[in-house]
Amino acid sequence: MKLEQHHIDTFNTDQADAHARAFAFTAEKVPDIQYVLQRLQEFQVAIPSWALGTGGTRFGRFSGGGEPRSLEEKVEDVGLLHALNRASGAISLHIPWDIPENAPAIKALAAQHGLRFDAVNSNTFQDQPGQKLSYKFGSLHHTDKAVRKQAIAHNIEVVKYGIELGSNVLSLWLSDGSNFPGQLNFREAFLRTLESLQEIYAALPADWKLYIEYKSCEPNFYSTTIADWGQSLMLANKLGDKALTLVDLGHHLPNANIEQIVALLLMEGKLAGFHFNDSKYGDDDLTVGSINPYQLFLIFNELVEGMDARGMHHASDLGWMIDASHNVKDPLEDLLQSVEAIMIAYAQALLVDTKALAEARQANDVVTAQEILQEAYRTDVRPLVAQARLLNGGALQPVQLYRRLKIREALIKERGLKTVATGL
Ligand code: PSV
Ligand code: MN
Ligand code: MN
Repeated sequence: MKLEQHHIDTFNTDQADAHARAFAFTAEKVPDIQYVLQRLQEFQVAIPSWALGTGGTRFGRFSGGGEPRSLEEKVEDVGLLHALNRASGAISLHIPWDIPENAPAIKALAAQHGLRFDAVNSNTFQDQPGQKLSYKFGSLHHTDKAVRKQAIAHNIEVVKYGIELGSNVLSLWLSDGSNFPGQLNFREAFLRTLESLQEIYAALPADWKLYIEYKSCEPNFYSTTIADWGQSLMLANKLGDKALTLVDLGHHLPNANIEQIVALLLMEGKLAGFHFNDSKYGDDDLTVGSINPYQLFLIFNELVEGMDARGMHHASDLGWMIDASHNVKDPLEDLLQSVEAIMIAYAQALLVDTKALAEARQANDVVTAQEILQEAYRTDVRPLVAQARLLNGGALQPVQLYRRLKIREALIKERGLKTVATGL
């Protein structure tokens, strides 16, 4: 089964009356509805190539069937998502899980689906077949210079792939750290990391950026060499303008005030962008907005206000990416839900009465300030998001249409029931 525009149009026509009523109800309360729709129409979130297969845990992996067996099929899956929601117009590759052997061909295939290549991600947290030295005790922070050199060379190779694909961002996450007190000299590990990053930074083309992701713990459980935003920011500041701090929502200690971190990084011009997911206990990589949608809204509230204050373009001046993956859901349905949750949080943030909020803050009117935020958060903006999608040629209800057309069943028929996509 090939998803065609007429499938989407027929489905939308069936839903048209109910949607029009819901949209009119919400839209009449929005002072500048055209502005909100335009911003929503422009917004795109990159899909990670490693989230298209069923994720596993260290206890097991239960494949759902019909998973992409090649990079080409991964691009096709993202093309499918983008056709349904018109908000997933980019793909982010993890190398060497997904090596673009024939970059011009894969780039052309992506373009056919209206997709571009977002950040390329390096991997020095796993040993690969044929690799000379092991990352068991880390990569860029390793005590052995030869291991550091190998990890640096890998990152530079990833940049080369990225150039061929038309990307302009290297996104880097290190699992480097220690499991036991005494294992590592923190200062020396940090300085070795900085020195390695300086070599990678020097190899970046002029128009490239380096995103430095931090993570509080896992797989190391005593210390992580880039454990939090302060440590990432220190590195980014020492490296230069091209280096920025990437916020993965699942990489904080419990109850961290992520929206405050975001506000300050943005203020400093050092916020790279996001890996969106949700979590309850650790780096759970749950569907975006499934656990704490209010936090997501508060993050977007800081983003909209902070980006407007700096004259930044919402859609293009930060990196927007999902980093979530599942062992119980159909990955494509999960990704549709994640993109929807992001769009909803963004739409709610666009509804915040910023002028009234500033006045309430100035007057220390705490109750009014809270009412203003919650007024926006409690507005059902789903019809606005659906309208933006409709205007872009997408489906009013992407998950419903995906199920109605039995897309997963068709993928299983085409690719088989026992398929394992590359990834974690
Ligand atoms: C690490 O937990 C991480 O968030 C990094 O972004 C990796 O690249 C990705 O997950 C791998 O799944
Ligand atoms: Mn991540
Ligand atoms: Mn993670």
